[in-house]
Amino acid sequence: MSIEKYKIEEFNQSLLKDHQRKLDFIVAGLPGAEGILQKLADFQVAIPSWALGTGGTRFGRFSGGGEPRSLEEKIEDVGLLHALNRSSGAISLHIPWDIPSKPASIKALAAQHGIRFDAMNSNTFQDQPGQAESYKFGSLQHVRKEVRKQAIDHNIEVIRYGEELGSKSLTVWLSDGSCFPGQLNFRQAFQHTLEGLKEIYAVLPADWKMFVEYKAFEPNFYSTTVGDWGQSLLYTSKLGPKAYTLVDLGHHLPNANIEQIVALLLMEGKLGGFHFNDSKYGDDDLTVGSIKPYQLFLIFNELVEGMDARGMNHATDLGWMIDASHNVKDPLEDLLQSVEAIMLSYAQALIVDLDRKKLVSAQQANDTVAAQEILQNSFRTDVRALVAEARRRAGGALDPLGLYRHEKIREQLMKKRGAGAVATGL
Ligand code: RM4
Ligand code: MN
Ligand code: MN
Repeated sequence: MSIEKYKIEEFNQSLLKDHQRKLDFIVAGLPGAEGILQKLADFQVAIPSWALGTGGTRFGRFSGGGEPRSLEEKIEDVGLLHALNRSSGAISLHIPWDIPSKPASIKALAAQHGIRFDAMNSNTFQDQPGQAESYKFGSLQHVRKEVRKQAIDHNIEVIRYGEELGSKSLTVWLSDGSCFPGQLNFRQAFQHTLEGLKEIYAVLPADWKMFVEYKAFEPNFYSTTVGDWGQSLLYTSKLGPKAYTLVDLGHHLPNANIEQIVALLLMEGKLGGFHFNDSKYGDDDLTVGSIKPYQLFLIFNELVEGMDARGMNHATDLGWMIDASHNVKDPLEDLLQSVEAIMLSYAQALIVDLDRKKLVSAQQANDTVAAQEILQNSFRTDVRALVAEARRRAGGALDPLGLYRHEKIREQLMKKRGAGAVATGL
């Protein structure tokens, strides 16, 4: 199903007066607003195919119904999001959850919705039916060569699928690690993993990137073989210029200073991309910006400053992806909220730029109070009308969530796909 243009326009019309008033207010105090609107319009966030259905915990899964039953329907769902917010023009697939049996028609369908394929994700954290070797004790780190080879071959297969779809990157997230002291020889696990990553890297097409995603713990609870940004950076530095570190916001130990990690990875030219989500305790995979919006802003502040320092293109030089799981919300509503939170933080970071000189002087003068004022002034600025205007100009809805509800999209999807339709994935 899709949403007709006239419905978006009609809905926008009903909100226009109020929107204009708010927009005039912010633009009046913002020199360079046009440039910011353009940057916002260019910025696209990839939707993870595995977040289009309800996730679950190890205790249960409560499906909301109308979930996509196939890769085609997942693309259709991302198409809906993109039609509403014009900022979700990409999808990130997970193999084997999303094997494209007919890649040409999948590619055509995505193009029809204005969607491209962001990073491909491999899966060596679950055993698949009929698989020869088990990943119970790891994949690339495994003590047995046969298991390592199976994991390498799988990653190569994922690259091949990605090539057919026009993707340009592979994300490797390994659950490898150990649950108890003594279980693993750390150096051997690292070396095996590095050798495996090297073999995968060797077949990476010239214009591809490899993202090595780290995670502090879970499913292993004593050690993780790519456990933090230092370990990821070690692998990616040894692999070569096409290898980068991927930061998933939920993959740190509590209270880690993620913005500092981001700043240093950018400085080294080794930041590849992001998995956005939010968390209170661990890898909670909650809606972006729902728990720590100030942290998200501080991360974007470093991103904008660091990318500008290196002359990078905000929209295309890093991989912007969401990685989330929804237990109680409608997945599409949750994703609309997440993309909105990302756009708002990005917009707030862009307006710091106007003051960037003042921030530098405050830092040079050790004026801690002024530095804080400058950052919090941006964070406390209501930029919602700016983000909405960028969306409106691109043909999207002023209020995507409002229109989604007004059009009763979930009800329509349930009617079409069935109240019990459950998506593949986590
Ligand atoms: C992991 C990690 C990966 C994601 C899987 C589903 O915790 O975040 O990025 O692909 O979950
Ligand atoms: Mn992730
Ligand atoms: Mn995760």
